[in-house]
Amino acid sequence: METRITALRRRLAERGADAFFSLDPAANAYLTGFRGTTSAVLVTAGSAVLLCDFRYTEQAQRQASGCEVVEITGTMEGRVGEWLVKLGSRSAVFEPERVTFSQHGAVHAAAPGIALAAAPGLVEELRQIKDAGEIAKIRTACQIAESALADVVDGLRAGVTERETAALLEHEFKRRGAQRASFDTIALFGPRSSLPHGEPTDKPLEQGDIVLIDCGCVVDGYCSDLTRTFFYGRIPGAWAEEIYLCVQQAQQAALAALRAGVTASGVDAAARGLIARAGYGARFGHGTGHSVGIEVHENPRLNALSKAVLAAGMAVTVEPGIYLPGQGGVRIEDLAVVTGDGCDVLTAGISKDLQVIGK
Ligand SMILES: [Mn+2]
Repeated sequence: METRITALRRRLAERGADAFFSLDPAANAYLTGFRGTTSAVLVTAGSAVLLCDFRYTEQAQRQASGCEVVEITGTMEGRVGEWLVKLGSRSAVFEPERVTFSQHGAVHAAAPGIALAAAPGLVEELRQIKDAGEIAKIRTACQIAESALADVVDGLRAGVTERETAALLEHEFKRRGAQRASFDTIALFGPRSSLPHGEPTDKPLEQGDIVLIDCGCVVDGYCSDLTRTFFYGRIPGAWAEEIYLCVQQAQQAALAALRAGVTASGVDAAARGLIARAGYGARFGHGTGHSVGIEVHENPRLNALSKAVLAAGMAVTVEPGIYLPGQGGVRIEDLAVVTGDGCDVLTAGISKDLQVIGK
């Protein structure tokens, strides 16, 4: 972990700042290894300090490395301000995406003489390139998601509800060693599959339903994200087969475009162009993918507006979809690590072929 703090110190020096502070659990986990929900991290040229309260002291002493663990009482923001003073800072920076307006005010009130400046993406940019240890954790999280999804889909029977299906998946994640789901599992049946991020309901599974499941889990602090779409009993119509095959081709085209040096917008265009040419451009209203790591949605995003150039070690999803309101939708999502000459798909263990299940 020392190297992450060293890299942050280099970035601090480049910006002419003498200190960094963070109250963000994801940034703090990245910098120190501490996985609790409440902490602060302060980094200067000579010090790295993790502040936590009584609930987390023992955990922080076990998990955090490369920093001094200090147990505090009172408000975290007040103690951050006091520690900035104690460390001799005159100009401190923070990630504006991750510090609230009220947190900023409270830190400033406790250290009125110190200039606080926004440094967008200061730690986020370090987090974009995953090291081998991080990729191993994401890979395990993908394997657990694949295996749980395959088992749950195998067991689907008419009458089971979306809500029960989502709960079963999350149970299977934990049974296989995951900490938790990386987000609330999306399980949508029939016409409800046209809701890109619909919430599971008590709708029961019926013959001819599309089954869209978007799920992921967390292993050792790292997330997976996986979507597959199936047909239960029969394909509901030619339209459904048509959009399935179109999404499958678009997803494959984006994966084929993925490698170090290409633009994120170019990968998005590879999927979007195919869907647009098939006449469904207006029915694919979200980006093609996003990065995944400590958080399930990280930068860079793979969408038309992104200015990012992809680099080896980025872990990104590729997840085009087509959604027909009132009829149904299809999304196929893989998670892949970008390499010099292509990508390594971490969710290749579960088929993307059109499948009629429950027969
Ligand atoms: Mn996703």
